Amino acid sequence: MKMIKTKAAIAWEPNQPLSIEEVDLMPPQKGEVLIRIVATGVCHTDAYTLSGTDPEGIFPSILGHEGAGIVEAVGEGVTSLNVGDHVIPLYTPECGKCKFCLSGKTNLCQAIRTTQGKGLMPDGTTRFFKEGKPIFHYMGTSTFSEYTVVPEIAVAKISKDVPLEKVCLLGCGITTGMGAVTNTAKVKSGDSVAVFGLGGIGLAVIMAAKTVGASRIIAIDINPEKFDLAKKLGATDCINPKDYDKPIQDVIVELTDGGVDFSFECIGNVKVMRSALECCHKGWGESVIIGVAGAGEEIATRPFQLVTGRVWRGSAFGGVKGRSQLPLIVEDYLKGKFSIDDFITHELPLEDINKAFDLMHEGKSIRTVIRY
Ligand code: NAD
Ligand code: DAO
Ligand code: ZN
Ligand code: ZN
Repeated sequence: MKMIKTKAAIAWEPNQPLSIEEVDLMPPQKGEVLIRIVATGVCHTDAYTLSGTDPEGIFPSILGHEGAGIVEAVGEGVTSLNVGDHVIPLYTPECGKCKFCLSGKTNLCQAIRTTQGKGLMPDGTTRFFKEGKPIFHYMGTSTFSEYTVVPEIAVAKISKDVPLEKVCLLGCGITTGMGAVTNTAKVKSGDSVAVFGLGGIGLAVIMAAKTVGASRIIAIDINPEKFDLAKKLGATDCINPKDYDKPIQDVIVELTDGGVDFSFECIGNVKVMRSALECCHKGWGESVIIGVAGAGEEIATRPFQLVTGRVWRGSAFGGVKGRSQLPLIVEDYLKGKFSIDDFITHELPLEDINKAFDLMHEGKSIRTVIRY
């Protein structure tokens, strides 16, 4: 196979609009596959990296990590995927062999961590080029390109019966929120929950909390336009911190007779992370950090909050092992166990991808799906 041309949105430098250009894409090498991306969501993490505050942000690069597509070609030695397979690229791979995969304790496979964090394929080179100069990969996925090359261990093979322009959102946002509830926190029927930040992640937390039978789901956001959808997905109370002149954790503790069983931070704001911990019930309340904070930022609380039984933990990709577990989540979607449509507020062609970032920053979208 020869080099191909692909249309891609290039992030040439931080804080600049993406530039839609044709770039060269090398064929998949040993252990890699070529995927035609059919659709991709735009997640806040793409905006975070584009803003320049991501310590792993590398430029020029092709962002995007919430995609779905079809395998177009496979490299030497690829055995688990074939041309025509429907797939979701994984920014959290699953090799099944590393210490982390074998631990049974985490989804954070480390097999290709070093090169992925440097915007490279596992052999230490890139597949994207512009006029002979390398363009870096992003999170091992680079779904803001019509064609992308991804390591075999970073690809989940899914049912051919689901629309790719919907299940692309399972490549990050919806899976992350749902998994944080079911895998990380293990919320049970009757538990009370507080959710800080009502974007794609927070709303997926609410949807999953409702599904497992949470008794009370308190949704918190400074943008009240998010409240209608939060209620539709299961929120019992919607709170805007701007409406109160005391810390929001005090408001929630009063509302819930001592605090919630579980809270989730879905913003990436270290001050809100403190509120999320401190609104948890003394003795047993657990707070899960999902939001990604800016480089160098630190969380703080009084240690006595932990001494008295509150627990702080975190969740990446909802604790989901992509190759073995994501296909089962896709099956659940096929069975009608949860909604994706509610999350898709806008659809745009790649040419308009910068508008997707504007809509996110203006608080007008939950997810924009880019269709190729
Ligand atoms: P989003 O921008 O769509 O939503 C964020 C929401 O937070 C918005 O509704 C906004 O109004 C609200 N908000 C902002 N400041 C607030 C404040 N001070 N108090 C209350 N609400 C506030 O973002 P998203 O795509 O849902 O992503 C949310 C976070 O999750 C981001 O930090 C993203 O990087 C992170 N993320 C983490 C993982 C993971 O695996 N851990 C995966 C995906 C995304
Ligand atoms: O294994 O050290 C590691 C890094 C794993 C990356 C997990 C990323 C989760 C948070 C980033 C948000 C993704 C959209
Ligand atoms: Zn994401
Ligand atoms: Zn592994």
